[in-house]
Amino acid sequence: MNNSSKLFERAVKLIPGGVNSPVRAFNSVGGTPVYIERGEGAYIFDADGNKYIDFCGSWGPLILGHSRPEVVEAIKKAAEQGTSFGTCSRREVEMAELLNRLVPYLEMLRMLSSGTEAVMTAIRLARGFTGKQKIIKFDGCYHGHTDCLLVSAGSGLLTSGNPSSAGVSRQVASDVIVAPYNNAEAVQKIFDLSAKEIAAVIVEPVAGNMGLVKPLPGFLGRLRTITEKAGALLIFDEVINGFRLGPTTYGKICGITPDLTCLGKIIGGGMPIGAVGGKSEIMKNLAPVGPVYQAGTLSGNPVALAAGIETLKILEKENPYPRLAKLAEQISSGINSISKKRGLKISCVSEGGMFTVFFTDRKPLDNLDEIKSCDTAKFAEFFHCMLNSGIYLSPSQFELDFVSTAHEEKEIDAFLEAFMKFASLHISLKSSGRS
Ligand code: KE4
Repeated sequence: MNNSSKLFERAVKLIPGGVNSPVRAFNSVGGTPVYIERGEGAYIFDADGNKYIDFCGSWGPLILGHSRPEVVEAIKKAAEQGTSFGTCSRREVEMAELLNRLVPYLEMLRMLSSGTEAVMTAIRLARGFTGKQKIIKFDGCYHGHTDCLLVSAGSGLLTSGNPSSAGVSRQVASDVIVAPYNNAEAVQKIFDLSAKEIAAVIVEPVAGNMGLVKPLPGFLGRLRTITEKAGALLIFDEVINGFRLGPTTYGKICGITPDLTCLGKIIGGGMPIGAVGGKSEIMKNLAPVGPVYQAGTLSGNPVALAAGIETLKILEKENPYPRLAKLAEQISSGINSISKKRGLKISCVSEGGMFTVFFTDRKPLDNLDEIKSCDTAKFAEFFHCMLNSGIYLSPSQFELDFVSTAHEEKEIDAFLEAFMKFASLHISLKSSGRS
């Protein structure tokens, strides 16, 4: 038994499923999770000394790769001065000013410790500010584990959602309506019926939690128009998108200004972080100024902010985005041409430095129903074949993979070589009728 398996055997005795976040358990791809001991640039090293090129990037935060020296230095310096004060501190002001300068429509901001907290706060704020209750979310979009968004689509478009997790009450779910992503008509229909009750629409502008699904032209603009007209808030959940596609938010890139924005991941440089920001007339409803309560022991933590500020400064200075997009595009066009040549039901979609390898030949892939055509068993085979070739991917068909500034051509070549190996193995199994 190797060291990862030994560690996992111990973990499952004391930690539910052996993990502190479910998707790490490899349940959707099978096998035992690898235990990573350290990361360096584009590489991670497991408890048995195996080396992998990392395309999961801790699910998004590590756009600068692992242990970027300047970020590590910033963390060390901050930690030497103290890890937490529970008081006001200089870096909170610096981070708020930096985010406001990079994204001027973030007129005010509140720092927290996770993306879930950011979303939870944005929803409570929307309800407190509008005095309305109902929330519209989109099927296939994930916004963290706050009760009010662990809701799946109801039986009909206009019916309330159902809890998607045990422990979420029906009452909570009854305040959420789930619409198909990329379907503004559906949203309009919901507003035609219940405009007076809807506090907000929350959306991942570029969806990542069903795999990469891009907004169709006009979709986000229609959400802006519909919500504006009805006096509901538009919330962009940019926990993944924020600073992933440019040194700013996707809202700024696409020219659509939401009322509230949720951030996380990249803005913490790999440390625990979240932020909610937007129009000051809305944000001023947050305690201690306004009636909407929100708090956190480690909110605005100096060490996390030091990592985040350094990360954002590097991104602004280096502007690595065109190169990240080019590398991810090399992966997607490589996969698509190999799959086309060999008649494989595989397609790869990329946007900026993000990509997903979909195991379906269905086109288009614009919403969850279409994504559900993916063959998750084939994805699992692919995942393990790539892992055995030293490529670490996000262990789920319905997630994103990422390229970081530490990835170079040789890592992209290694990815495509491993994919070629998988493709030929896949074909020989298919021809022997064993796949
Ligand atoms: P956290 O609470 O995990 O920091 O953020 C929640 C969240 C909010 N919004 C979006 C769009 C998100 O993608 C997330 C969390 N993303 C998942 C992976 N897609 C984190 C990985 C995990 O759950 O372990």
